[in-house]
Amino acid sequence: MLSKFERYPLTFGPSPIEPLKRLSAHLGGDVEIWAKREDCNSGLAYGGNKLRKLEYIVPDAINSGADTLVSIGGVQSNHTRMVAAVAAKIGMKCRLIQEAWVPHEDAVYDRVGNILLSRIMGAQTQLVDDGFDIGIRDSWKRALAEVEAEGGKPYAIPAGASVHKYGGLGFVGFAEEVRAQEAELGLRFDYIVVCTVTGSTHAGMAVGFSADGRARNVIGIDASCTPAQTKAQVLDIAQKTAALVGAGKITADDIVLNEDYAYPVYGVPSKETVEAIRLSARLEGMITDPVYEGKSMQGMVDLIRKGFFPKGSRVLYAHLGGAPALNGYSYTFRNG
Ligand code: 5PA
Repeated sequence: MLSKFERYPLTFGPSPIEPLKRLSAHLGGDVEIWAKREDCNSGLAYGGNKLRKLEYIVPDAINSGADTLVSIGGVQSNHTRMVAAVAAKIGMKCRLIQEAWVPHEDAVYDRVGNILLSRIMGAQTQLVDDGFDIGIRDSWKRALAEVEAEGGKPYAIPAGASVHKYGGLGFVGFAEEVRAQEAELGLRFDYIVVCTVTGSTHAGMAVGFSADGRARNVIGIDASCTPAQTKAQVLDIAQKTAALVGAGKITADDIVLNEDYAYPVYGVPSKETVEAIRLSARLEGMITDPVYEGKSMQGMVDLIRKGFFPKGSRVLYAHLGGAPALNGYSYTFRNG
């Protein structure tokens, strides 16, 4: 579906798929859990899901003649860290708006983890006191105008690279990659669990897996805590991406978004999220974060315990990255 689109490689190649045997056994053994490790997909600043999206966006940025990538996220955004890494790699400048998306008070929250890495990679980071919203933001538009006013040529990458015209392509590729890996492994995954916030990861997967009838087997676990807006954005991106790649139509029923695990609010882990982070760390040595993957891990574990997946199902947990943000939550884990 993607051969007509230009791709700038930023990842090592197909990300590994591995069985999570101890976690599966711990949860009763009726469901086989596997993980696709997008969290170790690249040598660029610890990798993660944004690189797959950016692989299809970078050619457009380069062709536009831009000299500065401009993007936006929360203070501990993984996405902005990835944009900083990509800017360094392709020799562009980088300006990042870091909004106050998370009501989390930690003495070093704006000094460690993702924002620290972005600064080391030479990005200009600007802290802005606006709250969480996955939509288009004035602060980001102002940053684009400022780059222009200073004589630069900005290239606009929206939050999570999601509402960009090519934002959904990367995860169409994820589905194609999974199909090839399934053929090699001689098995098929019945469900794919994914954390959903700005939407293009889930949207790309829905389009990619619609090719073999599995769009509705992509189980999005909302971590935005604004699920209506997130679901509408996933559907919109999926429909536009489907049209772009020439896939069949995507309808609202094709987008499955579970709203039960995003509480209490975006970026703040519940007690159950923290337990899920400890569980996968202690059984598998697999690190998830309090903002995204810990919530999708919590959702998957709880759905397995509730019998949501039929006995004998194979579930693929898409591990999308995000561990650097843990540094901003060290107090939560001060006793392990
Ligand atoms: C993010 C997003 P989508 O935004 O494509 O729905 O992906 C959700 C997601 N897991 C899942 C991890 C580790 C993520 O970083 N992160 C955002 C960021 O600014 O980092 C876009 C919100």
